[in-house]
Amino acid sequence: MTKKNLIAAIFAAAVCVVSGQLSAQDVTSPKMKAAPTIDGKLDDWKGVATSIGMSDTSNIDDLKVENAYVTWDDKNLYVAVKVMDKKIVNDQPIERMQAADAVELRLVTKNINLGSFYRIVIAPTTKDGKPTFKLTERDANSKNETTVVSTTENTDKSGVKWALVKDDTSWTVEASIPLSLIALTAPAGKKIPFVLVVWDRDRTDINEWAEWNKRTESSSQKKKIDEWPSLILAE
Ligand SMILES: [Ca+2]
Ligand SMILES: [Ca+2]
Repeated sequence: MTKKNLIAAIFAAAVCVVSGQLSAQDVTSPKMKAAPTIDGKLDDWKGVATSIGMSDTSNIDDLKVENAYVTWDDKNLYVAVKVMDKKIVNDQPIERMQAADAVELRLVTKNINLGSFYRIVIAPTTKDGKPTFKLTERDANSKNETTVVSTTENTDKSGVKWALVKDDTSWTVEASIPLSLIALTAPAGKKIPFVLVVWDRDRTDINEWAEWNKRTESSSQKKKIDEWPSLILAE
């Protein structure tokens, strides 16, 4: 390598390091001082959590994410999302409930080289006609998925608590997930690659899903998991 090329390589590496540290889509999530009340009302989040930016929905009639939060304390991870959506469509069985109106959060809490992530899906309804919470661990390569929790009850023996509130123009989810269920020990300072997606399937008379599905996401869920931005759990 010539001296000129060497200098260029060192400069490029330095730029990579800086851009890695300052990635625009990373979200810093301060620790919650008081645990939110899991009731589907998000007044206890305003001003204490950073809202996650979602992709533009201005070309979609009735889908907009008003608030999206993921935060933590020493016991739990907390998730809250308010979706403006006038028409709720989800007649999928629980195994496929993410293929219609639902909120989906993917989190890489184990060593990224293991290639697995946790997937939390909360839907305002499913084929059973009830709001449903599901937590799975998925292998990114084989796509094999192991169910950790799947419930239509608002509290579960696993320690999960969640709530879903609907009205004519919106639906809101709020959930508390014990850190031990998602292999998240010693959370302070951790950087967790993540993607938040809100799915919106507004038609069942045609197979809208096969070719196009309306959604908004915090970053591209189609990217490889080592390219996802991180949630930084700050003290
Ligand atoms: Ca609340
Ligand atoms: Ca919808």
